[in-house]
Amino acid sequence: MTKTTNPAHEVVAGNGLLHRRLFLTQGAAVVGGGLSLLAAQPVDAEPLAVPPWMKAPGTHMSAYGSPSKYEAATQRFVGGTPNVVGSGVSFTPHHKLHGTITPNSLHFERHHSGVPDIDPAAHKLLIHGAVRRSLTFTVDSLLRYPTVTRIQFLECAGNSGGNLSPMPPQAPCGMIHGLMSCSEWTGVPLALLLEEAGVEKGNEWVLAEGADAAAMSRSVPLKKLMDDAMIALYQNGERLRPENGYPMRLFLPGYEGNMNVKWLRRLKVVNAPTMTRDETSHYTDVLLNGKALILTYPMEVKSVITSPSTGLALKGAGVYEVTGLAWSGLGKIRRVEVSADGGKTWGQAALNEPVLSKSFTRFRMAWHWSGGPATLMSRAIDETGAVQPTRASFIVERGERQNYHNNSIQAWAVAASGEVSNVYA
Ligand SMILES: Nc1nc2c(c(=O)[nH]1)N[C@H]1C(S)=C(S)[C@@H](COP(=O)(O)O)O[C@H]1N2
Ligand SMILES: [Mo]
Repeated sequence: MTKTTNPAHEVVAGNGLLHRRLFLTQGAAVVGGGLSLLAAQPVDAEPLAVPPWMKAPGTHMSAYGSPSKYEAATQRFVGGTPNVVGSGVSFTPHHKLHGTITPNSLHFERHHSGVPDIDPAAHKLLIHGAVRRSLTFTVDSLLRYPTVTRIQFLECAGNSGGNLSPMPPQAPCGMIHGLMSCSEWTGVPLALLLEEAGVEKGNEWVLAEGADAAAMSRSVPLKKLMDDAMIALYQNGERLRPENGYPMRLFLPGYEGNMNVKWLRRLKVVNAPTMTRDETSHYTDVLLNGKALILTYPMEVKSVITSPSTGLALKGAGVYEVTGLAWSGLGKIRRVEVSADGGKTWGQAALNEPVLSKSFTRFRMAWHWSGGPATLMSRAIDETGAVQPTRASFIVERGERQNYHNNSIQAWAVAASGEVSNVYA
């Protein structure tokens, strides 16, 4: 404890938002004016009792680890599509996680026809179409190429779609915004493989097809494949999980989840989009005038407060860390602002380093909650200058008839009781 600061001097926006300097420069233990950031209980100076787990050796090592049994409630929310075998989603419980990396066991899932059981020794990737020579690759042959490793998010176009319904869904943060995750992906740059095959001039599109029963396929601009795309083989240091595309998937940083074809088996170079089922019957954005946008790829600038959020009630007035995630499919996050008064005033949040392109950035904001009603919101701005829209402005522009690409601001209402609910502000 070196210096105390009067919180009155540190307030940066309405309803008790404090300057991010608190996190950046101080020990943050003492805010001043009698306000403590710490939730520890003062105790009399007496020795701690010896707990049972200190009285005998614990269990042995394990070959593959698993979380503490006390964390058994940290699970994906699994939902099916009625009457469609193998189709459904599972959501990452972001309100129970911290940092920016999603553990593989909690990465969200979206399958159109279940998870295929692929023997990697029997799986091949074919590159063909308008190329000088068609090529096939196995996992082993791909592993002989130079690799790239990047920390990047994956977000389904349908993420946060529930917030476009007429009434705000009263569900935990992860159930509303959990169709997104962030991993360290390692794989082979597509540009290397396409150069080897030799793309014939005038062919600017590539059909990507998966080896699941849906043979899910999408048309990808060649430019994106030559830019920062990879055939991902590893996820957070270990081989891809079956549900995330084992043994190989297409990874297109910043592009809507659906484009990231799992269980990738074929890339066909063509001269126009192939108008597959998945880019025509859905993954299109119906506008107010009834027309629809198709082939809308990048996931635009967005953020969400993960704590506090529905189900994470505040326990008494005092200083809290408001924290959440910000990301943009178009680059790095430049700034995140937080409001505690429903968007009337905003203060700048601290960003955890490193701030990476097309990746999750964790933001934090100190908030002195007076114990009265408050509405918390976050607004992200990316390096292109794009600003996350309000729900109202998103709807004016895009309408409510579709539920894709909703990057609008999430608002959480905090009641005097400390309970948090989802509101449209
Ligand atoms: N082959 C195949 N690829 C697929 C899908 C699929 O069902 N089959 N689902 C897509 C959708 S809609 C999304 S959002 C992402 C989800 O990836 P994940 O399950 O690894 O999170 O994969 C995409 N790639
Ligand atoms: Mo998706």
